Amino acid sequence: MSAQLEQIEQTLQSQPDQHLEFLAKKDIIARILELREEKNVLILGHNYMEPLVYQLSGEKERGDSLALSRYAAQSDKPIILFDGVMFMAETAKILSPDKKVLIADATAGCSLAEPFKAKDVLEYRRRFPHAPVVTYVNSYADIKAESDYCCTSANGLDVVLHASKTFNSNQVIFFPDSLMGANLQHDVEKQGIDLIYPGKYDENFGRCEVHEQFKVEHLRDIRLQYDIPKHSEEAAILVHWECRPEVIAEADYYGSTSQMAKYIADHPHLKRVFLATECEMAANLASEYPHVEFVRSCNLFCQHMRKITLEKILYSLEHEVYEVNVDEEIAERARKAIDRMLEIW
Ligand code: CIZ
Ligand code: SF4
Repeated sequence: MSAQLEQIEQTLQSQPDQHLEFLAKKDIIARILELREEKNVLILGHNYMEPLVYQLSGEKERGDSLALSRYAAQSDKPIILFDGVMFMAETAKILSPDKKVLIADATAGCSLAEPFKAKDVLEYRRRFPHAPVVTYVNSYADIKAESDYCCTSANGLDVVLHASKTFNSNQVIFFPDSLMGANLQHDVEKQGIDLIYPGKYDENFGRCEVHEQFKVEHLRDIRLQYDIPKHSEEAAILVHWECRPEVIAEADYYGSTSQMAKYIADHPHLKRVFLATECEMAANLASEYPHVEFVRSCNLFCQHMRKITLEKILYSLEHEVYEVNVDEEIAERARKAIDRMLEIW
């Protein structure tokens, strides 16, 4: 058994269900790791991947979309296999145009990225001509190409504040997540910023189909059922930016996936945690923090993320499909928006 295969088994041993699955899929994991060495491939894994897929990536190869794009750009490996959804793989390709970027299922989309087109951004620009455009990373390259800045859930607040200051504008356009837009608006109100996001002045809504399902009653039930009082040192509810404003208000902390993971690392007294985000995130953190009980009263999975399976990864590596390509002119303009984000954060 290779050293990494052993390491994966060891990591998953604290989670009996994950360990059993490992035993059932050991051969396929071993073959993927062999191909990775033979072809010199960087395998990147998003926090929302199922545990066995997530474990294919080492410590500096997994995380949120921002970290993964950085790892992609820094790597000298000629091939990148991106275990995540299409907009993430596209961002990695934009930052690493000379590398071959593969995704195991090219139909892995996102309910936030899908409905919006570049013409929608242009329409907002026409209506609010002095406002800079900040576009959430959950969007395709043509939308990023029409934007001044890209942002992720880890840095959205900083980027909006920076854009307002740099453009000397109290109006900032934020695309395409209307719930995250409302949450950011709440946080930037004190600075007198009017954040313009889909749904605020029109009927055009963009929402994450997973995060919008968390309801405040659900969180209150979890608090009672699992003994997670507010302001406790030992237990906490952590919520993602893409959730509804009333869900954010009920949380002990809200942030991106990387910020939630950091919160747990920074609070060693925590014994019980509920994460209001895609459920695989808790499954992945559970093997990293075996002393923490992750409340698994959660069955909200992202149907797009779930398309990335071990079997499809093996096929993709064997045949070097499916390659992610971005039109060069669009990529160049989208890169400017991403670079502006990377410069300030
Ligand atoms: O930026 C990402 O990776 C996404 C989509 C979510 C998060 O909070 O990490
Ligand atoms: Fe998109 Fe939501 Fe799935 Fe993330 S979890 S890829 S935002 S649909």
